[in-house]
Order: sequence, then structure tokens, then C-alpha cells
Amino acid sequence: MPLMSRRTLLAAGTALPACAILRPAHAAEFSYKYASNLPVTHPLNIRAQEAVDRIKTASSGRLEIKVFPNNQLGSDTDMLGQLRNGALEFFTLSGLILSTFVPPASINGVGFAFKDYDQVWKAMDGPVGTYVRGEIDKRGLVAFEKIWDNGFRQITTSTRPIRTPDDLAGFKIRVPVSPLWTSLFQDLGAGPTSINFSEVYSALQTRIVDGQENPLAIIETAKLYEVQKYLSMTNHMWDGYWFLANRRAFERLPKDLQDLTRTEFNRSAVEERTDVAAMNGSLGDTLKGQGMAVNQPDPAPFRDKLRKAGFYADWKAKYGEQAWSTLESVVGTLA
Ligand code: X2X
Repeated sequence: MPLMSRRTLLAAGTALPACAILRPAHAAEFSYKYASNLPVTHPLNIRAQEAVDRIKTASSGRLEIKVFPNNQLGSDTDMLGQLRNGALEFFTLSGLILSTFVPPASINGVGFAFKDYDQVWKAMDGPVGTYVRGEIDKRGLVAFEKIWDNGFRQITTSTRPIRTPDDLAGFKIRVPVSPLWTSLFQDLGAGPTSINFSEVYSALQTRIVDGQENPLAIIETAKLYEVQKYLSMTNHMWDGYWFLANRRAFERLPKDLQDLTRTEFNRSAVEERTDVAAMNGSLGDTLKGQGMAVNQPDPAPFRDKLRKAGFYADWKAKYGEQAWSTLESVVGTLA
């Protein structure tokens, strides 16, 4: 039956249930949105789209999720607002940016906390992840179990390679909107400016800042190599994306659709981790080929600088003994 306007139906005196008026015959029972800040070519979006497709098929079309990559719905700050008020149902967000609403969620971003991916997954699929998800839950959002990989972060600049902390003195660097990021780069002696990712390419292009820091998969897929010359492999923190849901929207789904959604996004998260690891292995050479000059600084002096600035003591006090020791139970003593 073709869709009729409400007026036509009323004029015809037809008594149809409200849902028949508002919804075409084959529309999904639930039409939700998922958004991210990353380019469509990044593995996070590719794997999220696959999950969405599996969910549609397995639910026989009852749950349709439309994907909005690349800040199409606004900046991270905007999208977090939309997620909280229910205008957006699903969103992937860095734990560090989420900390503007859930302060403990930045804990994985403590400078140089993780030695390698083994420690990252042991912490995030283990006690640190459980702790952070509990804190997210307390503030009315749902976080699925498997955090998605953003990666170990590296510094890029248009002006000079970063070899030692001295090279960061007064350096104008963009950081995402998060107190931990600002504190980390202040304590390293740099001049950080908070800018949402949606504005980063143009901020670099117009030289509002001279550098930024991100994992290789983003430097490549967001084409930051076009506006940056030097890539310094500082590995100064590990960052990941929580797959978040607005709780009211999630709980409106019947149990079987909740379970399906959780299972499929968790599965895609694990697959995305493998993709990003593979990219991290090969992208150094790709980026060299695209004109970047790559260097490998010794992390020890950067860590020393943070220690002397009181970075570890300050953040231990902020997170509290218990959270800090949860992190240390995996990575060893920090300071
Ligand atoms: O804003 C960034 O730099 C990004 C894309 O890595 C995050 O989402 C934290």
C-alpha cells in the first residue's frame, strides 16, 4: 500500500493504528544511528558497518542502524551531548574525551603506562576495563565489553622532528578535548591547545598549531601527512574507543536485540584490533613514501620529564589509590 498522508487517511475516515500511519509497511521496528569521528576508510568504520549489516540480517530487518562517520553529526563534544540526550543512540568515543563526563574513563591514557599491546588488552579486557565500564554505567550510559583500538599515539609536526623533551619546549600542539591530554603536554613543556578532531586538518593547514599527535592509522586515513612533515614515534599513550549506547534507547530494544547488538559490535571490535595492528606494522613505510620524515625517539627522557613535573603523583591523586593500583596490577609500578 502506498503511504498516504495523515490528512488523506483522516479524510477517508480510516481508523488505522498510529504506527501504520507513521511507518511504511517494511520499515524496521527500530531505526537507530551510530556515529564516529573517523574517516569512512578507517577500520573502525569498516568493521562497524559490517556489524550493522549482520545485525540487520540476523534481526530480519527489525533493527536498522544507520552509520554516520567522519563527524557528520558534529564534533565529539556535540556527539557526546547527542548521545546523552538520546538524539544519538550509539557512538564510539575515546575514553579520554569521555572523561569530560566520566572522569575515571581517561585512566588508560596515563603517559607511557603500557609497554605493548599484550598489556593493553590484559588491562582493558580485564580489571581496568571492568572498572571503567562500571563508572560509565553509573552515569547512565552503556559501554560494550570490547574497547576498539585507536592505537599508540605518535607526534607529527610541520616544523621539526621531536627527538627529546627539549624539542617540545613551547611547541604549539593540538590535543583532543580532555584534561589528561592537556596536563600531559603541559608537563612535557609544550603549549597544548584543545581542538576537536573535526577541526584538526584545517588547524594544521592554517598553522593555528604546528603539530598534533595520533596513531598511524589516523595519520594515514585522515591524510594528515598532507599537512605535516615530521613523524616522531613517541608512543606516549595508548588510546581506545568505547562503543557507547544511550541507555534508554538500548533498553527500549527487546532482550534478543540487545544481545545481538552487544555480540556483533564486540565481535567487530576484536576484528578491528587485528586490522589496526596490521596497519601499525606497515604504515611507517607508507607514510615515508608519502613524504614524511620518521624518527624513533628514546621514551626514557620523556617519562623522566613527566615524573619530575609531578604528572604521575597528580594523576594518582585524581584517580584515587584503588583505580591506580588496578592499572598498576597489569602494568607494574608507575612513576
Ligand atoms: O581526536 C583525536 O585525535 C582522535 C581521533 O584520535 C580521537 O578520537 C581521540
